[in-house]
Amino acid sequence: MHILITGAAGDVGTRLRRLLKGVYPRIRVSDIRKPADLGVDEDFVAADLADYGQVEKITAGIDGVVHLGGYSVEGSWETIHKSNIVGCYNLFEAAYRAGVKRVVFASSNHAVGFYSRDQKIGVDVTVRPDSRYGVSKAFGEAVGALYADKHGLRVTCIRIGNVNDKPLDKRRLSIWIKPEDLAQLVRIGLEHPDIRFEIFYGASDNKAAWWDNSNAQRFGYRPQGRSEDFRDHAMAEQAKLPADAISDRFQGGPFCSDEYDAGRKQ
Ligand code: 15L
Repeated sequence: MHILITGAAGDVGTRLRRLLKGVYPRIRVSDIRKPADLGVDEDFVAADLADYGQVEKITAGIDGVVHLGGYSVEGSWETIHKSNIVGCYNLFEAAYRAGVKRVVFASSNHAVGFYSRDQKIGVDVTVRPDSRYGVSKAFGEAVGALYADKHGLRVTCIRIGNVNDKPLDKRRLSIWIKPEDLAQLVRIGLEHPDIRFEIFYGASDNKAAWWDNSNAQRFGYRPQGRSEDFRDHAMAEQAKLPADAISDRFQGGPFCSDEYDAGRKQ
């Protein structure tokens, strides 16, 4: 299986390159810029995802794509549109035309960030994006569904929480994912014979979880990380943060309070 990883120079891309190296002997890595830690044995091809011709080049001859490329936080509409809307569409279209069989799309918790923290949600809820970034992730999931249903691509969307060595604050106790657990979900997306179009939550085995991840479990996901093991660290970090009523109310945290003015209009 020849794999392409887009967004390979980013933090998640860098971690996944290391974790998937021994698993897939043929990995092409791509990003707009060369990864700082690029190994001599790595096959790197630079590409701007907003340029369809460049995306055609990186998808040629590929069996499975791990699509991490794009802008990974909130940004101006111009930035989000170019990187995450045009870029994501180009990726699915070029992958389909190139005969790629599977795409694993890095969606985000911010596609559903405006669900309240006292709700437990599954993968079948209506999207409630908390930002232009979150809208772009909901768009990516929709494009993935289109290419799966219309063209038979096998698509897995992972609504990633926060990938890190440990949870960074109270919110992350609910959404943290250990890098190895994310690699496990990516492998399910690339290999499981029954994948057609699926959405998983990218979270470890977190006691404080807001998400019902039984769909991932159905495909054999057995997370090893437990955010509770780092509760003291996360709460100590939380104590350093300023109070923010909107952020604390919704799952998307600061992505919800950023530019928030709904209260003033009620
Ligand atoms: C994301 O989707 C971002 O890519 C990441 O940088 C974090 O902000 C994460 O969400 C989060 O919610 O913590």
